[in-house]
Amino acid sequence: MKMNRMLSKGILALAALLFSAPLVGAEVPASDMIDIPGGEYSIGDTYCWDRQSGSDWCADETPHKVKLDAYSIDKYEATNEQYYECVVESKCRPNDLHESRPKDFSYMKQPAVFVRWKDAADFCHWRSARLPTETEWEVAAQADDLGGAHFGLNYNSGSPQFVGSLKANSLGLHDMLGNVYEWVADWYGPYQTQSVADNPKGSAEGKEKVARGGSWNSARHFIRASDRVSRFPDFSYSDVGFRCAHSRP
Ligand SMILES: [Ca+2]
Ligand SMILES: [Ca+2]
Repeated sequence: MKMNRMLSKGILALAALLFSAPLVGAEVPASDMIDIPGGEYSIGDTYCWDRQSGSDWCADETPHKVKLDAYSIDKYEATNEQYYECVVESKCRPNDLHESRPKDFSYMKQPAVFVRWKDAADFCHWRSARLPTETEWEVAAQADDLGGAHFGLNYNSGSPQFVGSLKANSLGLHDMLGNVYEWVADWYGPYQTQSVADNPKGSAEGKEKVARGGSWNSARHFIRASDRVSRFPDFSYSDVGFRCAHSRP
């Protein structure tokens, strides 16, 4: 009897290890990218004034026009498996894997979280890419059909889904809204709206970086292409991951 208990404990421990290990499981989707054409785009939204009486948290979304050169952006949020490859090559800092929660954060097809801003930038650099600018991110998130979004769970019971589990937006991008927030290149600051900026790169300096798209534990009003939040770049969070982009000729 005692032996059986020990054996089943051992099996449970092994199962826990296997299911939490980032290298075990099904294949991750290919890290293909979607091409976004250059041109003039509108970003921002009047939602704050239409629906939220211009509240502080959303008053940073002033609608304005921008010009962008052509770029490509990842179809999926970067996964634990992809990030781990970079760690193995000593090009990325190991992130903190969660191994003690009922719903884990360490499955290989889940988006990599607990990555600081620089970790995300290092990963993209390792892939000969870069983080998208805030504007590039928003243009990619705008779509006639926004696709599915995983959001609105309590911290104690929720976690990110495997990337690509839900329908893509009409540009072919998955999980732009929800699942995990995504670090982008820019420092957080007010939009420059006086003139049509060419490939805007955000504030020259700041204390916090921008994260976009809302996450598994966000309320619905954060699940919008135009929502902007700021996070400290030296911190890592359970709900902030990233995806990469690169410029095209
Ligand atoms: Ca996302
Ligand atoms: Ca905001």
